[in-house]
Amino acid sequence: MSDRHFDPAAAEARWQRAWDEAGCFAADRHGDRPKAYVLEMFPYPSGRIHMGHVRNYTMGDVLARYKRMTGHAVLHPMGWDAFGMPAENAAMEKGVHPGAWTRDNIATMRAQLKRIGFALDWSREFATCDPGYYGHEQALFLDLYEAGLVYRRESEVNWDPVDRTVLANEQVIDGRGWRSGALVERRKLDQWFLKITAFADALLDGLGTLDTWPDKVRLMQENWIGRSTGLQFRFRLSDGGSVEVYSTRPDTIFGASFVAVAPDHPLARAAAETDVEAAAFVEQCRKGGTTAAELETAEKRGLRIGVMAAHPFTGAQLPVYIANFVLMDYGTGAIMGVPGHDQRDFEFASTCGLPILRVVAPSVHEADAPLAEADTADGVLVNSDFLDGMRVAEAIAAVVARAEAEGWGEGKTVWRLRDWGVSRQRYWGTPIPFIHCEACGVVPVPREQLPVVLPEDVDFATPGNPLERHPTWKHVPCPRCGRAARRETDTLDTFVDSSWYFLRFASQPADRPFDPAEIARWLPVDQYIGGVEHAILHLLYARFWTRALAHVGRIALEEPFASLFTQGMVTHETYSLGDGSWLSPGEVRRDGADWVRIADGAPVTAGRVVKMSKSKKNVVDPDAIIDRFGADAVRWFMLSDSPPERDLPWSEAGIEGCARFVHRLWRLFGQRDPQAAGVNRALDRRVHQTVAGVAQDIEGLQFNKAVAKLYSLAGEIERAPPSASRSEAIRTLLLLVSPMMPHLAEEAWAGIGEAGLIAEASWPQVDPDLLVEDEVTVAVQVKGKLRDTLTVARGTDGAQLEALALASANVQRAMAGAPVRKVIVVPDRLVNIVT
Ligand code: ANZ
Ligand code: ZN
Repeated sequence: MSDRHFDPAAAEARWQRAWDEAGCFAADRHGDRPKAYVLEMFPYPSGRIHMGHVRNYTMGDVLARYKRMTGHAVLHPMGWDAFGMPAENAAMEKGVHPGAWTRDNIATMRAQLKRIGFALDWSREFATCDPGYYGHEQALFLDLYEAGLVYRRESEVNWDPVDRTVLANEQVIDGRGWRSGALVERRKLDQWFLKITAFADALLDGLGTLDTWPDKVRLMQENWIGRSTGLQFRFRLSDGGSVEVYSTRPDTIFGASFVAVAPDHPLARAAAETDVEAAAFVEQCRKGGTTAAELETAEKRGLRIGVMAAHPFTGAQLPVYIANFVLMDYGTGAIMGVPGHDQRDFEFASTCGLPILRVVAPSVHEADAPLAEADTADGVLVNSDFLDGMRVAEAIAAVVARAEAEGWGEGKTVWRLRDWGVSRQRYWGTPIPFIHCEACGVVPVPREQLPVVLPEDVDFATPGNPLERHPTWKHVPCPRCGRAARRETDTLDTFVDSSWYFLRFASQPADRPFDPAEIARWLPVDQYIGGVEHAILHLLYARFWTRALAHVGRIALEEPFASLFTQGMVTHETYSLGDGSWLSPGEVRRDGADWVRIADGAPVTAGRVVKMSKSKKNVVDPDAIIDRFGADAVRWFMLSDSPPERDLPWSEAGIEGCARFVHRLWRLFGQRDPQAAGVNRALDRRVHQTVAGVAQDIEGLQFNKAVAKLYSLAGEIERAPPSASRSEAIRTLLLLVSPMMPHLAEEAWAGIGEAGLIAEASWPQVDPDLLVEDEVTVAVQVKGKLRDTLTVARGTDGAQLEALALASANVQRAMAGAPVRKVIVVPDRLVNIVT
């Protein structure tokens, strides 16, 4: 076979067909084996596969193929996260139907994935926009509704008055609608919510069981859930009312110098009704952003209102402000301001000339140490009456106890996590299965009427939600009283679709969302792989849905993803012209040390290496690369060099090197000579060590290390003279590279006359005896000092070691003729001679 050249294009198509025909990757093929569920986050069908996908899916593919070789039944499925805004944007811009646009993209991307040779069970493929999927989602939504985990409430949305549509936060740019450019208004709308907060504790505590998740992801989830404990307590107001605040640092209460409420707080609203200045201030605050991050950085501003608040211990009269840095939807929407120990309060007090008092100090002797900024460190209480001398934790407990005893406050746990608003006023999503009746209120769609299917005939020429203005779709009789009623026209947030797709992959009955027995067989996902951009929302929502479905008795599972891996991005240099416009890698070439545009020689600046993105044009199209180098070279490149959790810089030299290695291996495989005789123990040992090492690297997802070991073994085999060992080594190397370069491996496997597909072959067995080196180095000491070393066969016995040590010239010199009193021997390690 060595005289034949390896032709990736022909080999790839041939073996992909062979795998298909043999049904190698069907998950139900090996019912009796232990299971392995390997899943990469399913893609949004945006148009084409990009290098980020290729990297993600190659990692999962190597693991899936390896698991199959090690005797597992493997579930490695693929599907499409197919609902969402881009399809509607395409409809508005190009006049194509969102469904047609999505299906076209899926067809393109499926073909692209197939070209890369991923070992996927395509029989389980589905798209979330299939009524056969989202209909079951509607049924699950009704389950949660019946369990009290779904509710409606009025909440604020971004409203584009020109496009007459609700905008997602990302669609509001500098306060204006991203398409219309109109100033965005805040409107109150009735919206659907999922009660994720009912699972806040469980979701937080559950993180403790996910010990193979990256720490950073667990920390992000922990912060997002944000459990905090403190005191909720009341200040009496000078007008006879009261205001309730929440503080995690009630120990600092003697340092309070003001009270502040959010612009949306009832006190602020009341003030705005009677006071034009307050009304203007509240209005101004509404224009600014409302996210915690925006408030953190915005200038702290406030307006004093007429009432005063009485300090619960001293009775001191504190001024009350409306302040832009207090959030309405956290705690009680009001705070006690302690400038000495809270940085926001410090900045605010500095601009308003309010007292800044120290009440916590490193020691009791530093009660008057000046404060250049808020001191948030632990310490002891000072200037604080009965708390003086206590440590912070002790003082917190003391204040909580007093407040509870005296009845003006109580210890409380608050959460940053909010219920999940799932209503979207859009067409291309799962219809929320409810009907509004004037007489009966909100009525669930009867289950036998599911799925509620999206109408096909929609127009995108006029702005707003196409479901809302569809002539007939929303007009239905009330399921309860039969009178004319109106279908819910909101659709579900697409994060709902991705919150249970991994359950549907395990089984796809027509009449139910899934078969619980198959869930029990396949779940949890053993290895989930995806981008860190999903570290918070997607993973939290999926964890919540899993728990919620367990709560309603659909499944018996708490955590869906036993192991998580977040891979780095594929990056590329950027190229720009003097005017700042971007050029793609194909439009530029090197000219000595400089870069120029190919078309006209215009000077080009090569810029930072950043994530490949269309906007910066620094993308490399997988298809074009496969055309030039073949799929195996691309797969190999995706695994080489960079640790998988880090960014991978794309380089032309890198992919060329990979392609050369593919052909180098091909030549090496061609040199296998089954007739060659003779044993090469050293090579045997290297082979077995590599088999064990690569297995460990793949299981630990350290693909770059596996790749390095394979490079090195290939070199070693190339240099070894012909022998039976070398022939066997070549065969083993073929098995080891097969998860990474499956097409080359199949071609060579057939070439050396092996029967069957390498995709169905077993991972080579390791001979443990060959893992250990034959020779050991033994230290020789005289009275504890190292004088010589011996290289001997492992297991050399004590008497022999002692004789060898005493014969050493170095040892004899060190002993200088003194008699031997004792010899201590630790076999394989050490000989110590005591004189
Ligand atoms: C007094 C105090 C003194 C505070 C001090 C902190 C340090 P976490 O840990 O995130 O839960 N706070 C409470 N409600 C707020 C709201 N709606 N908007 C803005 N800030 C709010 O934060 C709790 C602390 O954030 C609370 O404890 C309160 O300030 C502030 F040395 O009370 B603290
Ligand atoms: Zn009715």
